[in-house]
Amino acid sequence: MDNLNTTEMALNDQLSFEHFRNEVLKDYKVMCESRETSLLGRKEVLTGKAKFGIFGDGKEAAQVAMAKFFKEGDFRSGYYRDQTFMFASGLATVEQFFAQLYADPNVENDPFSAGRQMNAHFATKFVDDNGEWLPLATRKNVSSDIAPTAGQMVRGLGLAFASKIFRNVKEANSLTDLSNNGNEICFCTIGDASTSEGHFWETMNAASVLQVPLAVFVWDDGYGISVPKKYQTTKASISQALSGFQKEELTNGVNIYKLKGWDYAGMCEVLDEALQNIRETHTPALFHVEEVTQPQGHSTSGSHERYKGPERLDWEKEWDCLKKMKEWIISNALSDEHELNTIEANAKEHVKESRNKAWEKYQAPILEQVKTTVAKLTPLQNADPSIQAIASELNSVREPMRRDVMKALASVIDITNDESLKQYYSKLTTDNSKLYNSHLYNEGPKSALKVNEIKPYYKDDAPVVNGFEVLNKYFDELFSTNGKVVAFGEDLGFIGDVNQGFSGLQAKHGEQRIFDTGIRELTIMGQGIGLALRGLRPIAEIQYLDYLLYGLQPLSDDVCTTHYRTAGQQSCPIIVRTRGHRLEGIWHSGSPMGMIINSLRGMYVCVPRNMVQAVGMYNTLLQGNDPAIIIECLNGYRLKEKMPSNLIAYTVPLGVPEVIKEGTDITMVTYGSTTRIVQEAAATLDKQGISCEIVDVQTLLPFDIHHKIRDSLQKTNRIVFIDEDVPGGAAGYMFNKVMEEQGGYKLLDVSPRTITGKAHRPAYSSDGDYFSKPNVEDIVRVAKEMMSE
Ligand SMILES: Cc1ncc(C[n+]2csc(CCOP(=O)(O)OP(=O)(O)O)c2C)c(N)n1
Repeated sequence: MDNLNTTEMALNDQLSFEHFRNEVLKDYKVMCESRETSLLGRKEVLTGKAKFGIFGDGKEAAQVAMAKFFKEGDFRSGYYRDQTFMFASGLATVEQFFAQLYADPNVENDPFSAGRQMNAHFATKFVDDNGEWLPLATRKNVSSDIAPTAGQMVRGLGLAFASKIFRNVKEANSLTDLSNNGNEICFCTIGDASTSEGHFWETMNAASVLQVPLAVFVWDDGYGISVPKKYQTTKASISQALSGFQKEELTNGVNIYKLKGWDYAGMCEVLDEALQNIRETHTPALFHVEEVTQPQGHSTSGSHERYKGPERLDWEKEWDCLKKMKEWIISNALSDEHELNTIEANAKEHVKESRNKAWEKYQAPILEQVKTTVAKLTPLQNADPSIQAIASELNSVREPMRRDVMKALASVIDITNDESLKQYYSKLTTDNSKLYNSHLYNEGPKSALKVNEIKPYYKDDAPVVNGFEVLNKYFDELFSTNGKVVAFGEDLGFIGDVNQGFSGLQAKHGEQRIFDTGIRELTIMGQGIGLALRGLRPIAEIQYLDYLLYGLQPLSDDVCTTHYRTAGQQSCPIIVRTRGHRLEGIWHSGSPMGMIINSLRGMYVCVPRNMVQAVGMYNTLLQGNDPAIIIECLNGYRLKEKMPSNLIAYTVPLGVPEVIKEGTDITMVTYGSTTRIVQEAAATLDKQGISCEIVDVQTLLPFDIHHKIRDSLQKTNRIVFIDEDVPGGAAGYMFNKVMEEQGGYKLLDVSPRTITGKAHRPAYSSDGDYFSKPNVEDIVRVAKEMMSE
């Protein structure tokens, strides 16, 4: 400064004033465009062009302020109110917003979800078309939104936690494409009412204990749909309720800030310093943004006049953040009424144009299909008088959808059986299937199903060891060779898990890579999700399968839908490790496999019978991008197994059952711990002249993709499905797969059976187990019945 003369200083002041003024006006423009988007979006729903709308009106000032500090490398884990933030960050256009509102399935038009998600559920691309991670450290990143309120919290924790790993683990720190020394922040947004969810509290506690760069913004507009916050939150204030979390000198904790949702300048000032502090110190923060309005109410599903009194409605008008922003700009002489009016008018025009473009693009391929269909129907009109009516009805639909075309085609095919129509119908079916049914799992080179099988190899003098020792040696080799892997869970770090799979490995590989967590299954899953989304390979442990229920929601709602709901643009290759099936008592013997396979479509479900097999599954999964759960056998850790010498290399192909005993009379299909019961029963039956073939399915999702069980059934013509789940659980699922999908019913000589656990939870101790789960004698009896039927 010393060298500058007065004129230069004045010029500099003028320049920085101009810069500031431009920034403010740019933000005002984004706010106006966002508000117009909300207003017009609602109309699109009310006039029937879109089915449902939810908008960010009232949150504009807070979100342009927040976006100012969202940098390359940062992440957002938010919810459906954040359109202004997306516009201000340059991650969404108004046109794209409308494309999603219309459910345009073209990913070029709706780049967030290819029409699969309701509007305002945003995402950016994390992986390329080959499943390779994009350089997220140089991009602004948005993890795909989900609708279950507060579901974003646990993911947000994990995304922030990943920065800690990138900063502290040298193997991860070198992955500079994925992180810049862990300097990123995860911006997490949530509505005030959703802070009532356990997810919120568990996340805040975990973030506070872990000290991760998580910035939580609570948009407090006073209501959760219609329910006011006095029924939601202690003292009707989330910042007050959380005050015990406040970080103090030499403690962990969270920094808590209160902001006003209409006070643009005030918010910018606080956020500037607070966010820099998070970046540098990894101390999480909560921004309680109060006095936020919701001018159009919760969504298009109802009107807020039903639950807000006239006083509140008047207050919302008076304290609308756009109004306040305009007043502030004028009172600070940054602009005048005329210029701001012009910005508002231009915003209106821009939004209308964007809406029109989005609609035209959405309709164009459908109109083309209508045209083609009508042209194909015209020459067939003589065949039946109703065909003309079908064609003209299709032609007259003002806003046609793909289903209108399919329905018209199907009706005419029913009448005419016309070959060319059938071909066209079949082509459209394939096209539509790509649009709506693809990407449940990875389909490209990173599909776990494309991993080649490598068999375990044993030296002649291979030692026979306990099952847990196989895992222990494997994990040691894995952590020595794969710098992206981290493992964590309750008691997993210091003592090396309750069954010693990780025994001694924390000391060797470091407590940043192998570590204990609090007892909080939900956020353990969240940590795994965040790490996986950011390109690491987490093994997140649920101590016992029975406690998976606590962590099931994020797996079912978030992990299983990630790849699908982003049309392949994000992958979440978390491996959930747990142990289950028979051991002792009601909560340490569960085998709720039906619950798992039905709630976890989108994950692979591996059910190894021993630890050698489990290792092969870990190896397979680590080569792909698909999420999975591996359920080790609780009673398998002390089972004697031969130690393979290619531990880090061999793979178990997913969806390929293994015939572990050949036989000719009955096919017994099973998995996991029950396999040993079945083996014992088969040995008894052998002695009685009944030859059983035992098929271990190895994975329930996917299930027997080459129909090997059918091959077995072809030989035996008798089949029984045996597991420890409740009646009609996973045994029922296997039954259905083999009978219906594989056409197994055609090969039966006697009626097929299932042998399962009882409907109640397993009782404690050996007798409890015997009378609650399938036992050898049950299986022998059923097999004999089948032979004499
Ligand atoms: C787990 C779950 N329960 C209920 C709902 C239905 N729901 C959607 S939004 C909402 C209210 C959320 O209010 P708040 O968190 O204050 O956010 P706002 O919509 O006001 O921004 C409810 C109950 C849901 N989506 N997810």
